[in-house]
Order: sequence, then structure tokens, then C-alpha cells
Amino acid sequence: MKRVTLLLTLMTVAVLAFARGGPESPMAGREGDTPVNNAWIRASIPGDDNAAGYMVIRNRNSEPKRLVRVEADGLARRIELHTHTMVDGLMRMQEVEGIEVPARGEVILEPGGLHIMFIGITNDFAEGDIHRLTLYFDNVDPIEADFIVEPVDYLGPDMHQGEHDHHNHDDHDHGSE
Ligand SMILES: [Cu+2]
Repeated sequence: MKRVTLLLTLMTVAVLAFARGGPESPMAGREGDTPVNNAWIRASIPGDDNAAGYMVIRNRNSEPKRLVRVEADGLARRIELHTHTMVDGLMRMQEVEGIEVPARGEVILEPGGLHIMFIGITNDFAEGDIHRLTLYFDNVDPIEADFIVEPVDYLGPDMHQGEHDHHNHDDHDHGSE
């Protein structure tokens, strides 16, 4: 019987571990009206100082919100919010003071657009790693979300899904081995 109990315990641990790495983090889910989905960081190339992170932030509230700061203990010297703009025909990254999440809408951070910029990373971001970031907003409590590190050539999940079918796009959370 002992063996069965141990097995069940291991299974529970596995299920909990999976749940923590899910596309909608439990902390974000608990917060309720600001779910964070498809949160990922591009794996860094050894020697790279910087890395970028992406996600979809939804706002179920009737008030707009503004993401103003992202923090993560020890991951990087500095974490900024960036966008891309055309300067003299070249795509350039530029820091933004905040990222608006429209009322009853969403904002998408994705390659080539808005992103979280990790400057002076402490260690390489290795594929499969999960990092918990804290997202600070101007008018709601901070939210914690787990970001999974995806391969260097990963382009992001299909961003055009609605709120009702995002469970179809979960593969990237555990299919990267
Ligand atoms: Cu950037």
C-alpha cells in the first residue's frame, strides 16, 4: 500500500507542477479580471546580454489599466517595457513608460512589437525554464505570472485566437522538448 500512496503523491506533485506552468498562472487567475496568457521568454544565445519576453494581458474590467513596471528577482540588471518603431526605415526598439490594457480588451506583447526587455541578464535563459515575474499596474494590485522559456526560433503562439479557444494553444507550454 505504501507504494501506491507514494505513486499518488508523485502524481499530485506532477499535476501541481503542470498547473503552475500553465498558460494562465494561478496567481493571475486568482486576481480574476486581468488574466495573463501565453507568457514566454525567448531563450538567450550564450553571450547575449539581453532577452525579451512576451504575453497577452486581458482586461475584463470596464476601466483601462496600464502596465507600468515588471520585476523579477535577480534575472537581469534592469527590466524595461519596449516597443518597436520605424526610424529612418529601420526597426528600432524604444522604451515606453507604460502599456495600456484597454477596458474589456487585451494587449498583445509579441515579437516585432511590444515586449518586456531584460537588460544585462544574470544567467542565460534556457529553453524549458520557468521564471516568475511580477507585473505592476497603475490602478490594480500587482500580478505574478510564470513565463516559460521557448526556443530561440520560436515565433509565438497564434495570437488571433479569442478568449474561448485559447485552450487549443496550450501545446507550447509542455511540447518544447
Ligand atoms: Cu527591447
